[in-house]
Amino acid sequence: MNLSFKLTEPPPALAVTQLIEPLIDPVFISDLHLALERPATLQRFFRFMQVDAPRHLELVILGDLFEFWIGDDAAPAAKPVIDALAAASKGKQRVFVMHGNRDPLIGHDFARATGATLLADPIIADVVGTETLLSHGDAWCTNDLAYQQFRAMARNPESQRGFLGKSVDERIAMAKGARMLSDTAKSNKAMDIMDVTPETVVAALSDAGVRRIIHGHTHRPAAHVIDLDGVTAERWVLPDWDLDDAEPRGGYLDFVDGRPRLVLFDD
Ligand code: LP5
Ligand code: MN
Repeated sequence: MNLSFKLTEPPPALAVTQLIEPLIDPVFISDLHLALERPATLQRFFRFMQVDAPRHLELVILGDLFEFWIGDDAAPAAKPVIDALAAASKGKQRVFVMHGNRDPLIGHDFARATGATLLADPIIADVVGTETLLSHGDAWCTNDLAYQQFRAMARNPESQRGFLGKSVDERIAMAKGARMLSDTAKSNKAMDIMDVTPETVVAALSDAGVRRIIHGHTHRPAAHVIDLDGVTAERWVLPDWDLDDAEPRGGYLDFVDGRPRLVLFDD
């Protein structure tokens, strides 16, 4: 199965769903950065899809599923991942995928092949009975001006159309170049610049009229309590996965007795 990208279809930035049915018993993951070069992480994903995910009615992937994604037509190596998600959606699960900064080009063909629903970022959803704001989280790193400039380009439908019109080889070369630029840029950035800014999170909660946020991107898994003028809100940050690292890490967020629970694993 070779996925393709038809320039006649709306680019990935416009292929997203703004409204979804309530999530009854979801499991959330993000920032797996799946790649052939990370075999232990890939294997843990397949084990997660066989053991952990099937315990839930919905699988919600909040961005950066892949190390990078340069178009649905450039994904032959991703077939086992696509097949695992397709098996989940063919079963009783609903599968949702949100774009991350590494995979803003996940598009229609990926959604068709996996049976996944592409989510807008951010999106408000009823999560186990509580209205919740879901996001990859990168848009809230507003002190990182260089990144926000990159993000505006990478999420722009016309830029996406132009990029997807290039050859696969050219796109791979550009993505690898961007990865190197990014790693270099990050090495010169203060850590706090690469985190969400509190005032942006408060504004997002207030604008959405909700008291819970779930996001990824920052690789700083935690549960934060936020005081919204006397009203308590929660910000849950999902763990990134790297089981190929010297300090293996990964995990997910699910719900026990209606309350969010962060599950971290190291194997
Ligand atoms: O990604 P990560 O975790 O290392 O750091 C991110 C921010 N960097 C990025 C850049 C990506 O890593 C680039 C690779 C993905 C390419 C996918 C295809 C894109 C298609 C575009 C279609 C139009 O996201 C980093 C943040 C960090 O998170 C923490 O929040 O700081 O941001 C930067 O480092 C910004 C840099 O200054 C800009 C680096 C990229 C410049 C690329 C220009 C050429 C564009 C070519 C398009 C591939
Ligand atoms: Mn990210």
